[in-house]
Amino acid sequence: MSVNLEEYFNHYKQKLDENLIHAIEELPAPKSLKDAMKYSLKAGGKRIRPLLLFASIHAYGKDPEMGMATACALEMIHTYSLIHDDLPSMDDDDLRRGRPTNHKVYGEALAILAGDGLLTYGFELIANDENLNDADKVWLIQLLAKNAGPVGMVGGQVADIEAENKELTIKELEYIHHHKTGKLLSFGVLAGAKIAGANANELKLFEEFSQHLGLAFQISDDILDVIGDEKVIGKPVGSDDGKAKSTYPALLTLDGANEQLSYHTEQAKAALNLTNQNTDLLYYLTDLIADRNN
Ligand code: GRG
Repeated sequence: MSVNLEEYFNHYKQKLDENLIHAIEELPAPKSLKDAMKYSLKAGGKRIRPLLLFASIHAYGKDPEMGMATACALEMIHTYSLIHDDLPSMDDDDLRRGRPTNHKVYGEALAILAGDGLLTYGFELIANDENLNDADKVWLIQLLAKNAGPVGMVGGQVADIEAENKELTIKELEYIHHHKTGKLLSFGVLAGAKIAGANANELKLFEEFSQHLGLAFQISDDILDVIGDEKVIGKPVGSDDGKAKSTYPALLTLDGANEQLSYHTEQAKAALNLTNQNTDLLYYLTDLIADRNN
């Protein structure tokens, strides 16, 4: 491909950022709430979920901007999950992406409400998108609700909380990651394909791709944690703030986790190859996810 991929993604990242902030600023809502919502949206996330969505549209030779509203909705819902995950009643984190967490700056009540606002507003953005037909809107809203809700990310988060201080099997660990992390990534891939006009068979292949990608994402996150933790004397492997958590390196050793990472990366690419679409951008993102350093 002749375009510089990094520049290409930076271009869409910037457009996404502009759209996200504009969408909040135009709301006739309390300034404090909008400030809290914008604070976490502007906190320097990698935007991997929207980029997957844009890359899937690109695979069909269509304009990625067709998916802008849905991409904003997805990033808003991801951001809500991070705000709530950091709360004292959940992970009780003071820092996220190197900056004070939302509740540290705005207080717990506003942080909860900023998360609620991002979650609900995301769905409104899709419903109001004039570029989409009604059938696609219902399809997207239904899948996003499912993947973010009790049989998706929320269910995965509950399973993760209940797994604390327990030794899990690989199957149990996969359930958590498949739901807590994988379902929103998967929505990005499938939403882009659907918006671009993918048929049912292609959607199945993109789903298979995204499932392996989700696990690869999480395994590489776990590996990064270990590599970082080795520098922190006295911090047990697979633990965050003293809570014992099962991770791939803890269950499989670092070598075993790296093997699993290669396996899921290869399987993800194999599913992509079967789609017969121009999946070079999705390939690139898969490699970025497998080799990421943050
Ligand atoms: C509160 C319902 C609810 C769910 C929270 C996503 C999540 C579920 C918790 C975050 C904690 C965590 C470390 C999850 C593993 C998945 C993960 C690495 C999420 C962070 O996603 P990135 O790396 O974040 O895409 P950025 O900062 O780049 O946006």
